[in-house]
Amino acid sequence: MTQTLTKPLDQAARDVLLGNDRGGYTIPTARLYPFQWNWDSMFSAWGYATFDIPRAWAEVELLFASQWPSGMVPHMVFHEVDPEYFPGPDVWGAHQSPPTSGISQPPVAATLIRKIYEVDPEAGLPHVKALYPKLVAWHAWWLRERCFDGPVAITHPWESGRDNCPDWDIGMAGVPVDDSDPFIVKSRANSRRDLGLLNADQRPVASDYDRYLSILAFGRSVNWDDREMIENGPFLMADPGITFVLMRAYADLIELGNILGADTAELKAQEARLREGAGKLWNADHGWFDAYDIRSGEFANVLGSGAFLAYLAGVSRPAQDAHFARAWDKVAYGIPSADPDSERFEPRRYWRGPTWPVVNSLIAMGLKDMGRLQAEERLRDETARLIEAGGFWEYYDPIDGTPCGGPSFGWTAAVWLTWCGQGRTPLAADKER
Ligand code: 9WN
Repeated sequence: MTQTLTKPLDQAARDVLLGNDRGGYTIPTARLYPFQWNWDSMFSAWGYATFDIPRAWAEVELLFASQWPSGMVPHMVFHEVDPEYFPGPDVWGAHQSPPTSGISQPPVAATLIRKIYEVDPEAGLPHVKALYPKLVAWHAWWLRERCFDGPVAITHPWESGRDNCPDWDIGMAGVPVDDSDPFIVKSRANSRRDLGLLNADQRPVASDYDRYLSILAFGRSVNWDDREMIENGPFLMADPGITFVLMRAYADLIELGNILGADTAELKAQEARLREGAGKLWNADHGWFDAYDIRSGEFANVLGSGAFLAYLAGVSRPAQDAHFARAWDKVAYGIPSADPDSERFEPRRYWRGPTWPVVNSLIAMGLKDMGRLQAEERLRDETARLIEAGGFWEYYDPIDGTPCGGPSFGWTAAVWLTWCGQGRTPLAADKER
């Protein structure tokens, strides 16, 4: 199934964002994801910045309006009631208004806020001023509550944004499942909206879903207390993806601080701690940055797109560079979310192999800043060709380019406008108009 592109792609991309706008916040895609998701929203804001800067700032400010007193910015904000959605606010049981989830998501905000600011610095300055203390508090929360072992630890696979990638398999294996948990019973009785809308072959399997809900049950039982999640929660793994995203975000936050004339000494100290801590992710046996289970110290022993986000943080090592080239050369459209040479690679199952334009855009940002211009150009071209052929889907099969997941997807439209759609020759269909 492909979307019919009735307009030039730039306009179609704007229409996706505007069509997903629910008045101040932008949903990732209709029906499947009907709320505000943290990193999706930041990408949408970046997309708006190409044609409506006030709308971009409104998106960011609404997300940060749901920041918790601890500094955490939640991964989902339930602005509306949708009784059909599962797992909704009752399953999360976080006491916030509007209701939110109880975990966070990749902190791309400082990086993308800087990009939005750069589009129009004069208009952006008051917004940056207002957002800066919130960003500082969020970053401090990551360092305080998640970086006790060095790299960033996640308490739920959903916190990583890369839900069911093979990185989490060893941690998920240890999550106990209570078959009598009412929400697990409900989920097994076909409450999962994703399975009603999408092919089950593309979605996380039932045993993963049981475990996602078990972690939610624990979080609910401790009122999402971070210390409890860390000390006694059922899942705790170090995530290369968030570690590198946060490292890059620190550099951008420091730059925003410089723009405001703020004292950034504490931020620099935090960034240095994180940079040093990230070294623990290095799996010398394989020669790549790897997730590990914090409690057992065991490496996941699987290469994934989280490791390649190292480029975003300006980090590269020759051994991993070689794996990057190998994994990319195995597919027609980079970058696969899991190693194509792994027996766990599945080209169409959520985060276990597909390519995601949004992750590609972050990897490309790093490649460009590191001066690896040929690689950046190749990644941009491959990603643009997926969108030109199929439209704005959530993700794609990296081998044959088949569009997968949800249609009219906000962040795919956003990265077309901000990155891979730049300078494309109009398609034949576009030229006719
Ligand atoms: C859970 C919205 C989100 C993305 C995540 C992606 C997926 C949710 C889900 O969709 O996660 O947060 O229900 O699968 O994994 O990265 O933000 O697009």
